Amino acid sequence: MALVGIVMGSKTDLPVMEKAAKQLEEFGVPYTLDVMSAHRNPAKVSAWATGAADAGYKVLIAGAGRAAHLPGVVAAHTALPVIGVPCLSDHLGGADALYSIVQMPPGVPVATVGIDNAKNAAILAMQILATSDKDYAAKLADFRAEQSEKGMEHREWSPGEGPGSSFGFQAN
Ligand code: RP5
Repeated sequence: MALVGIVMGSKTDLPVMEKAAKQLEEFGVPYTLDVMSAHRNPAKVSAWATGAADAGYKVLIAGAGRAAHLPGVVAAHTALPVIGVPCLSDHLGGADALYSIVQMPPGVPVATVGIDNAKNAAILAMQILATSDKDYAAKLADFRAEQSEKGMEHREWSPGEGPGSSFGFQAN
């Protein structure tokens, strides 16, 4: 049974939203991926979001661009946590989608990640799942440990030199 439901407003959002799918696959989290638009298929969005909890989903991820009302409309139909991904369009540098998603009026929140940052949406979904699942919590801990090692691989300066040294940073 899928635990995370990923939806996007258009097929054109797929290159961004598939990054969430890929990350969930790496975590071994079952998910579904679908296209539904809040303005082109409002009935489909309403039915999907209304039935999401009964369908077994624990977290929903919704990505959209421009006047990106999909995450907010999904959130309006469910008490499940909804993570919004603002997708970059060819206008306004993605600020249109970012503001549309992050500026939900008080009462119906959408947890918002950065523009095109679907990977973070998947990681946040994993963190939510990990609060009640020890296996996912362990996988998340591994992921964090790996990430921390990767960060240190980029270090090519000596202790006391390089980025941050003037602020007292000491590389180990
Ligand atoms: C939004 O409008 C979609 O999420 C997409 O980001 C944007 C453009 O959609 P298309 O015209 O490319 O289908 O609804």
